[in-house]
Amino acid sequence: MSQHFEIDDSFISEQNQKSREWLAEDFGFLATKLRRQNVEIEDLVTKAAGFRVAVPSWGVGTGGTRFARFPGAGEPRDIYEKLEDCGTIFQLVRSTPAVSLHIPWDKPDDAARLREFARERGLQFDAMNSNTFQDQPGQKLSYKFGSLTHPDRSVRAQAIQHNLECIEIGEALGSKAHTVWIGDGGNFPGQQHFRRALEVYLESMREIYAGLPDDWRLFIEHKFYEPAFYSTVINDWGTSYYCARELGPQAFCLVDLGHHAPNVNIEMIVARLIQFGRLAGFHFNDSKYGDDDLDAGAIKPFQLFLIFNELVDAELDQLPDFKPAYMLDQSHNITDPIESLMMSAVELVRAYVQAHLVDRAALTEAQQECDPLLALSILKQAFTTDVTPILAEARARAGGAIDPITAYRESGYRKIKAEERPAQKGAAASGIV
Ligand code: RM4
Ligand code: MN
Ligand code: MN
Repeated sequence: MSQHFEIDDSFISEQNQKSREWLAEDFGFLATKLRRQNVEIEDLVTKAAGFRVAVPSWGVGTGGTRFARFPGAGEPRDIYEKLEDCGTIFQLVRSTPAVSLHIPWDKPDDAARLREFARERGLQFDAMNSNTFQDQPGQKLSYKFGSLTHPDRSVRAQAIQHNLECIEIGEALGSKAHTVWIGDGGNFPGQQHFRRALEVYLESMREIYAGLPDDWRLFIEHKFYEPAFYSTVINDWGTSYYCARELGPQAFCLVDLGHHAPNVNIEMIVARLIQFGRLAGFHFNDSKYGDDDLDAGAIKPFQLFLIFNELVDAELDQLPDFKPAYMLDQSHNITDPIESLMMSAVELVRAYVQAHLVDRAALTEAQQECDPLLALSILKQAFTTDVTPILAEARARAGGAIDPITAYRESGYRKIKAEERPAQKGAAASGIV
């Protein structure tokens, strides 16, 4: 493994030399501009440097739709190669030190070895993810008609067992959370008894919850449709919240940005879950129509900013137990996944830093004075401030790249990986990732 190509840190600093001058100029200009607003730029650099978002192991492979998958050259073929790519992303952007695993896609043959491999690259393991939305080769019972809510108790038992195994693997890897997303639901009216299905879900989840170590959190991920096209058991945040309450204090509600009906006010859902003390965290992505799994910030950057506005507001209020877990969950169908993940990570830090620019005292006053126009303009002022120099400076100080995409392209990483990782015969022609 160690002979595999890795980008050299000295290469990154060489690349950075090219942009140092303009960065210093832009940074200085922005510092002066912000000072006029009584904002100290160094405080924002510190915020940018402290921001963390996890990368999903499945995100570094080329995704696909139900129509086709167009694999890219040099795709990772196993979990070790996925970690190599995650390590490269971390090296260049510095804000992504954790990786989220999906079982059984990433089931390790030797957890201790995998943990060490990750550690050598400065990586840790974020939340575990179970998979009961697919059948695996050799699997005894099928999930075609559901998993944790299947009418047949033995199918449910198999799905529960799988989740417990994920937790066990996660313990060996140093993970501290487990995410459950199920595809259970119905395609036709009458197919599923809504109330019974939810009751059975809770019954199954109680068994999983019971297997949770004391210092772990259980994340419930809702989704309003797909793969079930008529009804989904955990369809919205209300259902998710109800289940979290029923299960106990270690259960929280996860918000995947692609899992809401069109035009739903997601930032408000976020505020509600924060207020109720049950926000697990996020799967960031963007979408135009449904769960399109496009890159974070690609379609609705203002929405992303408004979500971070809620998060930063809670952070500044120092709400107890507010520790949202951030992760990207996107499907890269036509781009180099490493480039998409780097750009998305940068977009998240951007929204986070911009949200820190909101003049909250002035906003509160505008709210109090019933001045909606002023309130909006306060948000817009923060949102339209170009904080790029702050993000670049934070990366460079941490040893990352001022311009991660160009540095990555110049390194020839993908080309070299294409030689190191010849495509596997019979690799999946379509799929979720
Ligand atoms: C689902 C959901 C889950 C992810 C799978 C692959 O739509 O977003 O988080 O594990 O896709
Ligand atoms: Mn997700
Ligand atoms: Mn999804």
